[in-house]
Amino acid sequence: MADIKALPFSFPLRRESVALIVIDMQRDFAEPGGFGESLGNDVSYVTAIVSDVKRLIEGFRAVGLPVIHTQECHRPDLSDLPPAKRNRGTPTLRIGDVGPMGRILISGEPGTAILPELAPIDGEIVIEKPGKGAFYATPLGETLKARGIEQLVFAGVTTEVCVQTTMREANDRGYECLLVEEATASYFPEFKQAALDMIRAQGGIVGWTAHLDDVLEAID
Ligand code: C5J
Repeated sequence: MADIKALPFSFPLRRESVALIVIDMQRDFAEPGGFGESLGNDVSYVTAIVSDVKRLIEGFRAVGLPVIHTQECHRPDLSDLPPAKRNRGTPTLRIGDVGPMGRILISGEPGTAILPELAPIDGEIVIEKPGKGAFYATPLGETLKARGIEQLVFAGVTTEVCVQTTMREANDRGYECLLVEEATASYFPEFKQAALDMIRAQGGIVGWTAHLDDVLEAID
């Protein structure tokens, strides 16, 4: 285990306190008929990263490092869905409506599930989150503290929404955060690029970015 080649400078990897966190790799964001497409997005940007996210997850599993998964979703009675979130935009399907993969972004529905290729295995933590950030209204903070995790390697979607929000929340809480470029996607390539640039600007004001092969080599 070595430092990870990263930007704006090497990431000081510590094996005993690092975890991978995979943000919202759900059918609702990746498959036709889901929430992402209902907002007018081209979901092929998300499907394009699945094989790289899988390589990253398998790399962490192979060396016994923890993998955490998040899912953006709400309770079936919508009690954790503010009207301001449900009514946002002009989607063809709103959160809670019935779509081709069940109720959109509702806990336990088929469309809310993590993509089968990336599904959590026994012992991996899964955090259901009602917000864009994974710390808001979830047990993530206590879970990380209980396991002594202080460094988070990020993957998932979408780069400038749930990934960046969670990274910023984590950064403010004192975690060292690194985003893997090939393992994150936006429906807007220019937003992905802007998010990467923002994160590592000003001496890594929100964290680090690195390439997949450099992460896999360092953890091996
Ligand atoms: C969005 C997410 N984009 N996981 N969710 O609504 O980024």
